[in-house]
Amino acid sequence: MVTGWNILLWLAVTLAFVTAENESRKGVVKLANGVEHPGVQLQEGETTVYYGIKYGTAGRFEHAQPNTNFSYLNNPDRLQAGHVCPQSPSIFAPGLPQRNLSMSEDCLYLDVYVPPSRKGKATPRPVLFWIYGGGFEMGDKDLYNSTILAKAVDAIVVTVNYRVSAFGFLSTGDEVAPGNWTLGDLKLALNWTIDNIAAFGGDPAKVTIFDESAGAVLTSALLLDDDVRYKVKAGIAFSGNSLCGWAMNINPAAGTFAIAGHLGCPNTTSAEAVACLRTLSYEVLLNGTTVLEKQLRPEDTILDIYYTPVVDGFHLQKLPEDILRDWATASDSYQERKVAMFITGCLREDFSLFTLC
Ligand SMILES: *[C@@H]1O[C@H](CO)[C@@H](O)[C@H](O)[C@H]1NC(C)=O
Ligand SMILES: *[C@@H]1O[C@H](CO)[C@@H](O)[C@H](O)[C@H]1NC(C)=O
Ligand SMILES: *[C@@H]1O[C@H](CO)[C@@H](O)[C@H](O)[C@H]1NC(C)=O
Ligand SMILES: *[C@@H]1O[C@H](CO)[C@@H](O)[C@H](O)[C@H]1NC(C)=O
Ligand SMILES: *[C@@H]1O[C@H](CO)[C@@H](O)[C@H](O)[C@H]1NC(C)=O
Ligand SMILES: *[C@@H]1O[C@H](CO)[C@@H](O)[C@H](O)[C@H]1NC(C)=O
Ligand SMILES: *[C@@H]1O[C@H](CO)[C@@H](O)[C@H](O)[C@H]1NC(C)=O
Ligand SMILES: CC(=O)N[C@H]1CO[C@H](CO)[C@@H](O)[C@@H]1O
Repeated sequence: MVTGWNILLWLAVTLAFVTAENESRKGVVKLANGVEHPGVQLQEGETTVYYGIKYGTAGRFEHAQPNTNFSYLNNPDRLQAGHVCPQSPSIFAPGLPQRNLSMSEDCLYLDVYVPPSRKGKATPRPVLFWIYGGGFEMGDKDLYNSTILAKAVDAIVVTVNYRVSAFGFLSTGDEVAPGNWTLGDLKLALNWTIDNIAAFGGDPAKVTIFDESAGAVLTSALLLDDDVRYKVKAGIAFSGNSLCGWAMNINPAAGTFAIAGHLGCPNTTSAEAVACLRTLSYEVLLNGTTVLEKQLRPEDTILDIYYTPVVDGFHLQKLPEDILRDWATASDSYQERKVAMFITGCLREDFSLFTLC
């Protein structure tokens, strides 16, 4: 199987290289801040893709802020789609096909897929906002080429990178490192989408979030947040939601202290532990946390997930089941609470990627 995958990957890489030489660069879009962003159209009459738009910047264990520096676009040698967030796919899911990921903590990029214009078709178009899965441990937008999807459903598709593993979720359970960094990343990307998508021909009032697995947990957590559910039209959670047993960590500080100690950092106070963890290279932090996670969750199943959303009193005010219970017993009407439409279910062939390995 491994050899088969390698050949397929080799073919994919080679084909991508060949087609990239014949791209026509057109469809420059002016973002809300005046920055002009070039699109890539592979062929006449096909979807145009705006790769690697940097929506946020974030220090380690800090909340992301909107990106205001677009000078990277002037660098002709830039990585077209931007970096992938630090992760260890080979430890989390041994046997997955190896990809050559170019990782950096500067990874808050998104891509926008704009389908070809159709004669007589009224714009603006609805928007699909994709949140990948990967057990909160791995994943990147570049796995999900949405060229065909955008054309097939005549919608704008936005795919986003968010931080994973400790970088996305490490929490001391107090104000030193509240956690939920990833929920902030996604909210920032949603804000960017709502503020900018009209320039791409999209309708900011018709944004649907969709996802898979850990992404489904993140979507359903986002829809519990007043800041999000009033401004998106719908959420579609494939193979997961925030009520799943693996969706929340109710005692994140314990693992953070264990990991700090394991990596030679002081682990008696949150402040000391976090200050020291901030000084480590991302490779050391990633390796140490991934190794230790196996010990924290000794069952060693595919779901030995340690880094997840937490109740931080901000992004998640309470446990998801408690928020839902409050809503169910509140006196205001369904209409007044403007609940976004929500569809959930399981994908029949979910996990088949792992069985192929
Ligand atoms: C580039 O693409 C166009 C169609 O979009 C095609 O006509 C042309 O032959 C291609 N050129 C090369 C060198 O492949
Ligand atoms: C903007 O980013 C570039 C790298 O792309 C960097 O060299 C420059 O110093 C940054 N400017 C500011 C004001 O931070
Ligand atoms: C991996 O990607 C980097 C930069 O994107 C490149 O320099 C390197 O040659 C690639 N390695 C392999 C084995 O493809
Ligand atoms: C994405 O898919 C389209 C359609 O199959 C293809 O032309 C394009 O090369 C793919 N893009 C990448 C980056 O692989
Ligand atoms: C998103 O925008 C809203 C205003 O619409 C603002 O209140 C919120 O703080 C923003 N969220 C982030 C993560 O920047
Ligand atoms: C602190 O780190 C040490 C050394 O790894 C470890 O033995 C101890 O259990 C850690 N303390 C906590 C509270 O995890
Ligand atoms: C990763 O951690 C393991 C166990 O702590 C250690 O044996 C290994 O040398 C580390 N690898 C790197 C690249 O740091
Ligand atoms: C940008 C952002 O989301 N900031 C908030 C993150 O959460 C903390 C509490 O955990 C708030 O204080 C920030 O305002």
